[in-house]
Amino acid sequence: MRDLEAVVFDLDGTLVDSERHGHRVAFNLAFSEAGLPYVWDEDTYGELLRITGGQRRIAQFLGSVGFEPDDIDSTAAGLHRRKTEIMRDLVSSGRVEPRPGARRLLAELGSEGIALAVATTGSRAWVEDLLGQVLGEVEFAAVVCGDEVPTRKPDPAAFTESLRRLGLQADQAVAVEDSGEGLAAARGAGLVTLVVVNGYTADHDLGAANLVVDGFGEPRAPARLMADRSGVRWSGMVDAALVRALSRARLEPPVPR
Ligand code: XBP
Ligand code: MG
Repeated sequence: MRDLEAVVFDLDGTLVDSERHGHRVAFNLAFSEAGLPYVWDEDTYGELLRITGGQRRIAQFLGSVGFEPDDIDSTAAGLHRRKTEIMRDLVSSGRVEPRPGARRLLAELGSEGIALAVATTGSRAWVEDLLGQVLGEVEFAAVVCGDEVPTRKPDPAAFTESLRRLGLQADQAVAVEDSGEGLAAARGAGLVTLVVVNGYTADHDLGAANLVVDGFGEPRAPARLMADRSGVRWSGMVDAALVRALSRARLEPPVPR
């Protein structure tokens, strides 16, 4: 491992708590506007989240409920376009918040000269609005969206494209993800990976992660260590020192939670 030069963050579920009360609401409003009888409740959505990419998620769902096969692709595309417009409205109305500690970590990494990047499956149409609205004070050196790479996570394309835009090799960066699909993508790109689980991803298979915690932590609200293959000293908070230590740690065999 060379010196840590960058941290590449996933967006949905990692830097922002955007799925349960953001994307899910946008999907349901798009279904309702189209006169379709579908409502994704919170549990159903948690299962559907394993399908990365909103348009693919809609298409696979339509297929699963017996929708006319010849109409699925065009219907999914139209619904996803409207969902994306609704998501932009939800973002501008302040519906999406950063996860606790995310702003603190980004500021700390930035102040130490570590480049910040985003590698998301989400669509650029709302990603730019969200970053500007919710994390406007943060300077991201690269933002790679799902609609800019040939294949979405768990394919590593978004992370390898982030490294290309940063001009870095995998051993000069650390990835931060929330899900099994994102972890597979980051590890597929050869990145040391920290997973910060959320309510939807705590039961995912995260055995390939270097470290798994349940949040970034705050000085008076420590996060919990879930699994560790790095042997780093855990203080209850993800800070620049921890990310640096993680980047240098050898990978140990998986330790059961
Ligand atoms: C999570 C996703 C995205 C969002 C919905 O992305 O899989 O599909 O759920 O956004 P991330 P779109 O990699 O940031 O966790 O509808 O634009 O796909
Ligand atoms: Mg995610």
